Amino acid sequence: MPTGGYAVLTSPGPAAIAVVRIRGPHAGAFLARYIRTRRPLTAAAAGDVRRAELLDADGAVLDDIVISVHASPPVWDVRVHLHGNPQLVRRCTELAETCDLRAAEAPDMGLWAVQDVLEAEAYALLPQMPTLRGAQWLLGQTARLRDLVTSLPKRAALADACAVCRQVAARTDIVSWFAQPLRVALVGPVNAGKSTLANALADRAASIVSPAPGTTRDWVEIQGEACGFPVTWLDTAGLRDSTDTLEAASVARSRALLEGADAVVVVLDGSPAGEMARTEFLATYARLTPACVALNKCDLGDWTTAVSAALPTRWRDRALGISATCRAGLDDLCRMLLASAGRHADDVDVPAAYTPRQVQILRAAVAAPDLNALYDKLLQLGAPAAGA
Ligand SMILES: Nc1nc2c(ncn2[C@@H]2O[C@H](COP(=O)(O)OP(=O)(O)OP(=O)(O)O)[C@@H](O)[C@H]2O)c(=O)[nH]1
Ligand SMILES: [Mg+2]
Repeated sequence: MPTGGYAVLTSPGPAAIAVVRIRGPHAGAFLARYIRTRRPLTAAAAGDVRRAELLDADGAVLDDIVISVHASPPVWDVRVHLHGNPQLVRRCTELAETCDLRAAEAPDMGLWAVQDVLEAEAYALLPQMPTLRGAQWLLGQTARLRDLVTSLPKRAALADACAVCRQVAARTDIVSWFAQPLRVALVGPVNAGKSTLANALADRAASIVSPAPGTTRDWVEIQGEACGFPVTWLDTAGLRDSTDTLEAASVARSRALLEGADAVVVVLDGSPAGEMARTEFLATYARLTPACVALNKCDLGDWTTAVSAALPTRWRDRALGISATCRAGLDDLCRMLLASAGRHADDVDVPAAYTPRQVQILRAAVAAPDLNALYDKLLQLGAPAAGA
């Protein structure tokens, strides 16, 4: 990197603080143009931490910031600690671009004095992990892949070693299960308890709940997780024919959301009071392929078996009695949902490639003529991290 680069070290999205790392000779130009400190930064030494102001191109103050210096001039390696407004972060990186600083390619080597590329790659991906389990899984993978490199060629015959490499490469989907939230639409008739269920699943009162049918008008997106996998719960307006223009528009939006969702959970009021709404709903929506059919309000009485019998045949083995208010049956619902989306919660603590580079190396290893050649290839997985 002759001019230098920048990397946003914190997760995207709003946060209290965001950190942008700026490194390389052109960092000096960035600091001179856009950072105002009381004492000039040209005399800064590694370890210095200063209050400063981030200035826009016209000199207007954008933010009160803290600058930490990690390598002094002319090498320059600094962290700009901003308030975590995504627009401020974007502007900061745009200003860096005006000084010929370029976005560092992931993995950003040398960032945390990492042991090898596997660790550097894991740290580069870490901000994209919205759940604790995802973060733990990712950090655990470095050790798993290192173990693979050391143990595999010693123990296995070439054919076995190749089979293991193929499996590890084929598991590359797991990283996206942890990084990309599954978009799950909760749909059903009005008053079935969709919003209550969305709030229970996400563990916070994000959606308005009321006994009045037609409460949810626009859809509500709630970030949550299921068995450690990130999920975006989409609470939708109850689906019914309505002459009310606003409600009809909400229903149209719910239908559109259905199309874009990765999975659908149908929520029905399983109690006798919900019978008419269920029948009407089924008359129109029996063609859906839900991941799960939640027969809600089972705290009022368990009619699950009887109500299931009246469901379309394809839905019956996905029907589950739950109570959103009592949080009963939610774990089973999550398990059924994930299984239908092909995300296997109990099957992820195994070595898995988490970058395209690793997949490429594993595929090349499979093509090796003997165990020695395979080992040589595998060594590239944990190559020493180079400087950025
Ligand atoms: N007994 C019981 N009542 C529930 C349960 N879940 C929801 N309710 C009640 O059912 C009513 C409707 O709940 P909501 O969550 O607003 O239903 P909704 O499906 O979002 O309704 P709309 O937004 O109008 O389509 C409220 O009075 C809830 O308290 C449950 O598990 N048991
Ligand atoms: Mg609602």
